[in-house]
Amino acid sequence: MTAPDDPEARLVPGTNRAPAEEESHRGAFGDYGGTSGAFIERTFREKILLVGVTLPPHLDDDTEAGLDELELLVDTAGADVVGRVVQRRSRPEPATYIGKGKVEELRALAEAVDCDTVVFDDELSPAQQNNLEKALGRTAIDRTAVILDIFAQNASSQEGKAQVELAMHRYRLPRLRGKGGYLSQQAGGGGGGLGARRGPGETQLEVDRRRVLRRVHKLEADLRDITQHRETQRKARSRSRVTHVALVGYTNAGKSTLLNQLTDADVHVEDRLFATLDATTRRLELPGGEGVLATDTVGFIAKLPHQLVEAFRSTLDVAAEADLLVHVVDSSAPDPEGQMAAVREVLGEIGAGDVPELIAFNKRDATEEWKRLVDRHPGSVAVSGRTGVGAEDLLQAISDRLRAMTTSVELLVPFARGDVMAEVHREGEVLSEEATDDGMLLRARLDAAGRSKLAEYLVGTAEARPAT
Ligand SMILES: Nc1nc2c(ncn2[C@@H]2O[C@H](COP(=O)(O)OP(=O)(O)OP(=O)(O)O)[C@@H](O)[C@H]2O)c(=O)[nH]1
Ligand SMILES: [Mg+2]
Repeated sequence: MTAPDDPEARLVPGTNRAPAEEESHRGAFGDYGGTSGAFIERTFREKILLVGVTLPPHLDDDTEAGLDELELLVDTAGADVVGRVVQRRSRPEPATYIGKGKVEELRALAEAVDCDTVVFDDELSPAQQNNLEKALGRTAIDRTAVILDIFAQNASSQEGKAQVELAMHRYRLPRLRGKGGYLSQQAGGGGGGLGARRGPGETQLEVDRRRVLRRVHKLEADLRDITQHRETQRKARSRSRVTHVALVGYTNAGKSTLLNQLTDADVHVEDRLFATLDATTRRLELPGGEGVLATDTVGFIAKLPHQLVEAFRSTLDVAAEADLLVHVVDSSAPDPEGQMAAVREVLGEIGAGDVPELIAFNKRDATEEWKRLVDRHPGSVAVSGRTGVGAEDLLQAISDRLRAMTTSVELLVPFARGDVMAEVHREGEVLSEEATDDGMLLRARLDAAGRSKLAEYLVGTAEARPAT
């Protein structure tokens, strides 16, 4: 790759792709194409060096584990890792993230192995990134960029593509660098018709920024339309009070495999990070015949870029609005509990921290580790999405958990109040109705929200009587 001082080399960071190829590549974005070049080249396999820094309170092992995962991410993005550099620091160096001597060592290694790009495991500030590229003479990107790249490759629905492109622009905006920078040459390329002609006294950087901002606003408007449609569907669903279960978990944990196993959903499964970006919902039959809706969702990862969380908010709402989360954990992963913690962090960020959670340790066919995990996590179940072992237990556990969230109650509703009667039917499951002298006596299963809404008609609970 040419030195970054050469403006030709800076058209698309991390690539030496000619603009024409770049456009055809970006064609993958369909209507949303034009301005979202990839961070890692895909027409050949780039050689990549990884950099990890151990900051307190972390240990060197954490850094290595982070780099193992980053290597998987880089591989998924379509490039080869040719080496690693690690450093222990009390805090990042403001200008270059790693220390001056380390930058020098990294530059020498990069030259020796002839790598195309250097990837840092932590988020680099735009200034750090710029300084590093100057010092190293090659593209420097961070973990966020690699994850954005993979999302871009995997997006297939119109909504998914728009969300990814939005996240990429939000990532790039503060990194625009004027002439020779990220977007000065390519932004207009495929997008076309954005009317970003340079006005009097306007620098190229300002033109670029205006162009990207315009695109961001367009994407935000498009996504609002799509979200509105989803909102309508969601309201219809919530009116019908169908119970909703969301499968959440770390990427590659086996969420899609499990949904397929439980429902014949036919969702795409791949040994690849972020195989699923779009939510798929299927009807799930519970023991006893009750039907619920189950949704497979996008996977999470440690240090999930906040731009993606923001952009995927409407997709992620599925989890926040579910009645129950089935947290799928890969029990054969190097650190299943670390992954669980990362998932819970994202769940908190998207407002799903309070939704009841049932833990399913998946891939029980692959190791014996699940036994220890199930012991340590009361109420959890072990399952294999691949072989189906434990699927019955999981369904039973889902059914039990949902049932435990509702209580069987008695309500006395005046005959004249047909509206209240209808509301009871909407809010819960009516078990029996009986006309009495004082009005209609209903026995029903209601969740906490339903009970509080209908509080004035409650005459008692009927827990002793098993629901049928
Ligand atoms: N051995 C074993 N492998 C499994 C099991 N479940 C899933 N896998 C494998 O794990 C990989 C990931 O499975 P997916 O179902 O795509 O995982 P996911 O959680 O949907 O992943 P993303 O959509 O990428 O977040 C695939 O190679 C599956 O075949 C299991 O129970 N046992
Ligand atoms: Mg999946």
